[in-house]
Amino acid sequence: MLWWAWLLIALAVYCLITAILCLRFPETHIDWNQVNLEELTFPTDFSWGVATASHQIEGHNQNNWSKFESERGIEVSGAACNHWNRWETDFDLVESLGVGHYRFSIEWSRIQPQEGEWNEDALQQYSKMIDNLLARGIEPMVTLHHFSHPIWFEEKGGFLNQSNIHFWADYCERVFTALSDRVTNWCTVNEPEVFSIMGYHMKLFPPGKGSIRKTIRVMKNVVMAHVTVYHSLKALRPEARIGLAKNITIFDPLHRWNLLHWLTTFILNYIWNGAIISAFTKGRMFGRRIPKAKGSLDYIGLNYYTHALVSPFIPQTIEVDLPKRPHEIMTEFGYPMYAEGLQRSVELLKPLKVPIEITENGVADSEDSLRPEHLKRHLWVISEMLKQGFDIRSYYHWSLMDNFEWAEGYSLRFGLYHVDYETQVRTLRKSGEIYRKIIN
Ligand code: IFM
Repeated sequence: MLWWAWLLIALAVYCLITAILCLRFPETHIDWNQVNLEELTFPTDFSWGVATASHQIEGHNQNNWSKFESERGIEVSGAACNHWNRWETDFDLVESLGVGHYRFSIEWSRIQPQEGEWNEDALQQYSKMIDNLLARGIEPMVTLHHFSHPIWFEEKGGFLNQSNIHFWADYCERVFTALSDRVTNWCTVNEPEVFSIMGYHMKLFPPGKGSIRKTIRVMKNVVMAHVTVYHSLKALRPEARIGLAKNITIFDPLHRWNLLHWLTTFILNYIWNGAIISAFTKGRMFGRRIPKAKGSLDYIGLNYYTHALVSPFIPQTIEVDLPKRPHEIMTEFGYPMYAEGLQRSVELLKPLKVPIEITENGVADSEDSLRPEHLKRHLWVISEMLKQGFDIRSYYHWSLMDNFEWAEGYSLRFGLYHVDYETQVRTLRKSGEIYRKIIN
């Protein structure tokens, strides 16, 4: 055959494969001008909440993060929102939003500042906080690990060493024993993939390593840590509801006609989303068996923020804006607003066959000019999914108030309440009022 005939055949095959991929994996886009965002309907038993995390709001924690902040010369969390001393008035803020649920995390480094040293006063304070929430009719969801842990644990290698998991399990059992008579909903770990990838590949979180091998090892160990703790806590109190919060980022090829972009999409989707889902559906992740992982979730927490348009040259830093489609709105974090991806995320989690709690969703928006639209679009997508029969139980907005946004420091503001870090005055934003109205 002539060379050009071969070329034509190759081209035809390429086009066919691309066409099949485009049809099989559509990138949904909604014409938001055609959607009435003022009419949102939710079942009366749908749960509304807000979320925070210890290191981001408490202030003056001494943990792997505070150490990383000073060693790396990034913005230090310092007093943060001084929530450790202001929690009671902060709970007034939660209550005045009208939410019935509050997700927050326990700071392991406060409970066990040194190996073998337990701080009962700190545990007592968390216990008081729970009583206070319950007295207000607000149900707590407690996260046991939200990116931060004691320095002594980090020095032992943290979750890089499978043999360290028992340290974390001890702490979890201690907290659970003290609080589970009043707390039903437990979230073991927050975003295992973000924790591993940012800390062991992208060097943006502690310990700031850059190794794919270590990233995969940590991700597996964190999932194994969840599995260990799930079974030990369930043995203590079978009626507890235990899950973890999974960040789903939707990956789409930057150019849908480019097979290399599709290949990058599949690889990244497996590393970020697929591997962890497969641990719980198949009992395997990255080719290794994860014993007892199947059946170790009573619910799955979904943290959803965006989709990433990828190519083999995707930036490895958060300092630059990711690409966006022309009609999409860029958020201050440098990724686009893409509410359509919330449904795609829920669909990715469907094989887990457990109820979904939306444990985080929100936007960095210092002027509050985008948040009202962002909130309504995402709530509209949820309301449509509920009509279609998806088992989504709750929505926790990230976040109650502005806080320390990890590698990005205080520059990004995610709060329904604005925080003046000089005076510690909190002020409800317009979007906070909108959220309150929707709930009511
Ligand atoms: O602030 C973080 C949170 O700690 C984990 N999920 C994403 C949020 C916004 O980036």
